[in-house]
Amino acid sequence: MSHTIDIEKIRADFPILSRKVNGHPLVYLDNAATSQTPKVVIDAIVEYYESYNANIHRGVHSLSQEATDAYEEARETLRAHFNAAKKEEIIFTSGTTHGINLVASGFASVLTAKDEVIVSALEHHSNIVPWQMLCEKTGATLKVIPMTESGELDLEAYEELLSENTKLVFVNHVSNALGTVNNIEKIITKAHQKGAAVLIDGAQAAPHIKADVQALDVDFYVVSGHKMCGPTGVGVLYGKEDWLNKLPPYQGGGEMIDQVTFEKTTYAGLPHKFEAGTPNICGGIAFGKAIDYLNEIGFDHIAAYEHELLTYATEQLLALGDLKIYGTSSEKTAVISFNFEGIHPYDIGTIIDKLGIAVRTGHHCAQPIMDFYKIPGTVRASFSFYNTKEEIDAFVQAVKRAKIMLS
Ligand code: C6P
Repeated sequence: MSHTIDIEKIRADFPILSRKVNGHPLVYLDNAATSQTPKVVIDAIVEYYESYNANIHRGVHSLSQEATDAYEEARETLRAHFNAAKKEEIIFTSGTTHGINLVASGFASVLTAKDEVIVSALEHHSNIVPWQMLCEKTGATLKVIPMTESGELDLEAYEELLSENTKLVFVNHVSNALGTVNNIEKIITKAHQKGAAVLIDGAQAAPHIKADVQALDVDFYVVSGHKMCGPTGVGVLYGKEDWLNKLPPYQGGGEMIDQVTFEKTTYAGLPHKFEAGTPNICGGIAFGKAIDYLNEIGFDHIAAYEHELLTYATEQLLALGDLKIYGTSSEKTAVISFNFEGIHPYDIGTIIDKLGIAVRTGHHCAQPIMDFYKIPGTVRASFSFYNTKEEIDAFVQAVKRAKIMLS
């Protein structure tokens, strides 16, 4: 295997990887749902609660200052990671879903009934439902970029959907159900040529691909911390300063105001305008540590190693025969969605769990993709840089056993 990753050293960073499940060593292949947490991130969480737990931006006391400094340092880490021009463009959220809803809610004051917005057939429900709600509210029309049999977007059809009325395009960078890496550079360029803004759902890309928001010239980019070795309940919305200034606040409350009287309230500047209430302080700090951890390994190394895992696992699974893989784009992250003819994915998932192997089964919150393939769901194995070839062997053997039992 690749020499770009010191796998033994990396695995030692993740305490959970040495546990057993149902009497077998854990083989965790559900990384697209949530990633595991390295010790440095766990330590940062413990340190926060043991030594400087306090509310931020509010107290003159030392603990509050320390917590505020650490939280703002994490914001700077995220700014640098995504190469945002300004720290003010980094809004802490509770995750991708929150980030998308924040933008969708803001666009209610931008769109009118004659406007059009464009989504893709490859989206997670989080990048569909908030926009449907927005369209119901504003009367705007939702158009859908179709997908192809290989699980890629039909970008010629996309160009035909774009019009002078298109105000916003929202597409994922990577499909959670299939692993397809979308050509977001082209999607963004074509949208901008029509004067439309673009939101990219980076939830599944960010753990594998380092996005440069300025190079992409993207208007909004959203991610979740828990898919990037950080804790749950924290994420980031990057937004171009002009757009964030233009959109109204998402929620009202403490921390997002400038002055409050019963006659009128004025709002704080960025990023606080979008951060009402006490945030997930510890989560934000730990997310920053997770980003540092990933960068220390290096995204080039992560991508190269995960690609080797993907190639190996694909070959081994296909060798079992009678198996269909959904999502066969040449540009894929390390995700394999598959089914055996006549066997329900849930049954495979349940049996291999008894052997210590964690995968996700079902529609993966992407029902339109399942409808396209006319299936109820798939078995989805999603790999990370801390997985090994030996784990893939155990997984393939377990799948083989399950298939024999269920045939
Ligand atoms: N996908 C999966 O197993 P949250 O829950 O807000 O952190 O992320 C939502 C989300 C949005 N977009 C994409 C592309 C996603 O993959 C997800 C989360 C997980 O595929 C859990 S459903």
